[in-house]
Amino acid sequence: MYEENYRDNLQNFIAENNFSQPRMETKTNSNKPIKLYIDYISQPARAVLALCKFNNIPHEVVEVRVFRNQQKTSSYAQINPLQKIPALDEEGFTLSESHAMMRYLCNSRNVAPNWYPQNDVKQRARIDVYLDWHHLNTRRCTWFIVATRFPDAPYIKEQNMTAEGEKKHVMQTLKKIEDIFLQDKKFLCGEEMSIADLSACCEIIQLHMVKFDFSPYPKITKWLERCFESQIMKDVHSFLFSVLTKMQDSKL
Ligand SMILES: N[C@@H](CCC(=O)N[C@@H](CS)C(=O)NCC(=O)O)C(=O)O
Repeated sequence: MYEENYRDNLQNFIAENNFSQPRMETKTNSNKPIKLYIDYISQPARAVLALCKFNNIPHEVVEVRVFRNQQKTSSYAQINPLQKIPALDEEGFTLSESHAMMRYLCNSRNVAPNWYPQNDVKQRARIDVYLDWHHLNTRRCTWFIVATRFPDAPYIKEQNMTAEGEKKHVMQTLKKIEDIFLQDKKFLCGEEMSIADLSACCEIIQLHMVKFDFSPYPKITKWLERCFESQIMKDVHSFLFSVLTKMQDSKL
């Protein structure tokens, strides 16, 4: 009796949950543009924008200016409660965190497999390793830049950060990228560019803002050149490059 009940319950449970059907990840059929809330000075924002451009994902750019604190408004908090840039809005489905956005776009659209493959879980996991590692490592390039350019910024003071201290982290990070990720490959996770490269190169290129000396990092130098070969990367970075040119002209 107990066994029969158990079997019936189990069968009902399986029928109700439709376990006999393979669980498919749904690709969107919508051609409606997603809204991307970005600032061209923001590294993670440029990475998401570049992925959209490389894969012809229809998108509309909404500029939210960090230096004007526009990410702090209550209307923006409705879109990204974390109040950071970038944010994505797909017909009311909103996302924060650039890596989550890039993974979502690759999972929900027919994106070329080099970016974040659908059918190769091991390659996807390799890309995930870099993406997770990025936040506490490569991302610190930003703090080095801020500590160098704006040493009196409240966060820099609160955290007792110094340009020299942050530079040490950046140097350790670049060395690890060369020795552990790049090794002798063309890109961080293989022979083709992935979302790991997008996230990393958008961050590392910004080091030019502090005239960082890349000469001790020949592999990073070559890899950056490879990442920036495409016109898409140049277009996405045109604002940053114009800032760099202005800085050079005014000898900042
Ligand atoms: N982990 C986040 C980082 C986002 C982030 O820190 N964005 C910066 C701009 S690059 C920002 O919004 N800063 C403004 C603030 O913190 O108020 C991501 O990858 O999206």
